[in-house]
Amino acid sequence: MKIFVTIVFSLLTCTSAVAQFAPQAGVAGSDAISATDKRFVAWATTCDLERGWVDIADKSKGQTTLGNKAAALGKRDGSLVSLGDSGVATVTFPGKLYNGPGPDFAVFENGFTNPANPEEAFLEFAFVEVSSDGINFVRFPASCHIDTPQIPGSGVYANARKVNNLAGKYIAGYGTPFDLEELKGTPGLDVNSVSHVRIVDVIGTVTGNGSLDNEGKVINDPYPTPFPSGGFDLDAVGAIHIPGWWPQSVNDIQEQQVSISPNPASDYVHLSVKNEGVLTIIDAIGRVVYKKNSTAQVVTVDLRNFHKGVYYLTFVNRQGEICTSSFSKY
Ligand SMILES: [Ca+2]
Ligand SMILES: [Ca+2]
Ligand SMILES: [Ca+2]
Repeated sequence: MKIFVTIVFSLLTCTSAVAQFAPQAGVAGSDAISATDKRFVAWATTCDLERGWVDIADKSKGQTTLGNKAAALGKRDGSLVSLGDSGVATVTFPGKLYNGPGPDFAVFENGFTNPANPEEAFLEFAFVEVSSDGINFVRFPASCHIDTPQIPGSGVYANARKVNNLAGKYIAGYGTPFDLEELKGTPGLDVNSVSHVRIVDVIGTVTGNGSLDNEGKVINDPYPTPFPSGGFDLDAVGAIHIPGWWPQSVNDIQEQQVSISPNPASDYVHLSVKNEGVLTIIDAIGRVVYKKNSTAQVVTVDLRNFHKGVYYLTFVNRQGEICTSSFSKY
C-alpha cells in the first residue's frame, strides 16, 4: 500500500555510515533496471497467487483484494496485484531462465521517492525465491539494515543502500535485479534451468510478526498496511536470460500489430496478429517467401525450408497501416 506522504524531515539523519548496497534508481551507482531496458527478452506468462492478509495481526479483516494475477503478467505497466501480509506469487516465463552474465531477471513494484531526497523512497519488500522443479524453492539471501520501523503515513522513507536482494528495493518503473550466479552450487537448484520465480511478501516488524533477513535481522517493511491494497504490490517480472531468446526479439511492431516469437527461430516462428491484414515475409535478397491474409490470431510459419538468415516481415492492416519488422532463422 502506498500512502503519499507530505511530511518532510528537515533533520538529516546520518545514513552514510551503513551505506553498502546499490543506491536508489536515478542515483549514480544504482543497479536498478528500467522497464524499457533492452536486456529484457520476455515477461512472466503465468502467475499462481496465494493472497496474504490485509493485516496479519487481525485476520478477521480478511485478505487483500486489489488486482488479480493477470496484473503480474506481461510487460511492466503499472497494473498491480497486492500480495498482502505474507502473500505469495509464483510466476513462470515462456522458457526457463539460465545464469547468463549479470542479472537474470528483475521484479517490479511501485515504490516512490521522497520528494526531498532522491536517495530515499517509500518501499515495500518481498523475498525472491527460485526453483528448478516448481517444488523446491531457494531464497536469495536478503539483507535489510533499515533500523527504523516503516510506519505508513509517518513520513519515514527507506534508503536503498541498506537493502539487498529484496524485491521492491526500487521505485515504480525500475526492476530490482537478481543474479542466479549468487545461488550457484545450491543443492536441488540448477541455476541454468530455473522454471519458477516466487515473490514472498515481507511482513513488517511492528507487531512481532516481522520477517527476518539472511543475517537474522528484522526487516523494517511498512506495517501495518490494512487496506485492500496491502503488502507488496507486484507489477511485473522481467526475464533477461532465456535460452534461444535474445534482446530485440520483442520489437517495436509488437506494440502495434504483430509480435514475433521466438526470435531467432529455428523450425517455426509464431506471429501473433492483433488485427486483420496481410502478412508478407521477404528474404534477404527481396524475394517474397510467404504471404497470408490473416485475422486476429497466431500464425505459425514453417521455416524448415527457409535458409538461415534474416527475414523481413511486413504487415498491412485493413486501414492500410504498414508495420515492418524482422527476425532471424538459425
Ligand atoms: Ca546471472
Ligand atoms: Ca509487506
Ligand atoms: Ca503489471
